[in-house]
Amino acid sequence: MIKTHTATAKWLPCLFTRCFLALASLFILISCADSDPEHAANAVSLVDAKATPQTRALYQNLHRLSPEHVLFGHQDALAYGVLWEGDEDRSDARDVTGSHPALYGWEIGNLELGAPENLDKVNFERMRRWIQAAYQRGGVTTISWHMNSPATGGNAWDTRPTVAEIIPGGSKHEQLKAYLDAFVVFNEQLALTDEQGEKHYIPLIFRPWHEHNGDWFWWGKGHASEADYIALWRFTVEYLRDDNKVHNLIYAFSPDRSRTDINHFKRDYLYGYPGDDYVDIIGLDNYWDLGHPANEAPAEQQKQDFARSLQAIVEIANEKGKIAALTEGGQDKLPNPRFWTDTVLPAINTNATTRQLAYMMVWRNANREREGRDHFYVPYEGHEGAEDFLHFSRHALVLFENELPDMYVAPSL
Ligand code: BMA
Repeated sequence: MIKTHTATAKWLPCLFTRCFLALASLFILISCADSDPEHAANAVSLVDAKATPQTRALYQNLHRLSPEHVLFGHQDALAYGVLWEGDEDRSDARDVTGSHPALYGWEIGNLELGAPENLDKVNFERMRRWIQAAYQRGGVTTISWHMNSPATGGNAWDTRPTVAEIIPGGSKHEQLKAYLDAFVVFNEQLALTDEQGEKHYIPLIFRPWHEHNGDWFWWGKGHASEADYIALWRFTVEYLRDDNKVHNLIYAFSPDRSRTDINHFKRDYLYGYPGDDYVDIIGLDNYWDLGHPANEAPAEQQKQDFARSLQAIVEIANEKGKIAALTEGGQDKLPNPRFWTDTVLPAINTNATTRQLAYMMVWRNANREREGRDHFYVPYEGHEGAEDFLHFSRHALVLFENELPDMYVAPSL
């Protein structure tokens, strides 16, 4: 290419031609940059144009890493495991693999009531320290919120209609604001102050109003109109970002797979979608294709559907210039000891599109003694699936915390 340009230039040495060639080269350079994910990463933009540099860097890095890697995440990872509770710097994932997960999920339900602990008895003060420590180690945090109803006072699963009353114009709107204020305060308390006295807000992937296409939460389908749900989402973003100047959030949308038809996935997925200006992460909660007890499809079919669901969210994310994530999922109690290398990995690794999943997070490992039951998603030490999970963690595609690059520094061009 360069040789041809030089040869041609010899025959056409006028200024006009040189200008034309320079512009043409620039054009080629720009088009190359666009198709190169390393460069495109810098082009992705957030819902919040005033997002902090660390928040932007996190999003760019998730995007940049996504063609080659998927970050592994676990809900409540540091708070307790199946056989332990409250130990310092421990996770079931690390017991088995040698590293904490790359991403930590925390739940803030009951924060809005002023309670000292969340609905699963995780103390908020300890949660704050775990989030700060994870950030300092380079890990990523995502927040979910099973909010109590600001209108009825019932919990997230109390499906008496609430949404119309709490959106702008509703009689209980002020109560919604008061509940959101609790998060604004918590977010302030999470911020770290450096030696110069400057405050650093910890970037958070914020995932409110999840699984809204299901009918199990008061914000879910059947208990709120689609328009009211969208109004709730948009108000939440505007209230935090514009009224309260919260600029460290990456907003994740996360419908549930069980209420989508895999053959019309995009149509069903976009139910309640608040718009590209209000969503950063095209997420999906998928327990359904991973052996959910109510799913009667044969195991092979479920595997295929799982891969198709991942492919679909990546395609939607790509169309929108966003990133895709499995925001929640997993197999409760892991009856399949080869779940990770037999089901999860092959699906993510299906093709170049599915591989673009940015992160996956599985749900919590309830403490057996305290909760008096088994409810876990990551193998613990001694579990028959532990070795398989270790293999999974060592796969080049999968990143745990000890393999992360600096997620909070913008990738260079
Ligand atoms: C559910 C279960 C419950 C828990 C809730 C909120 O999926 O794990 O035990 O209370 O999430 O974290």
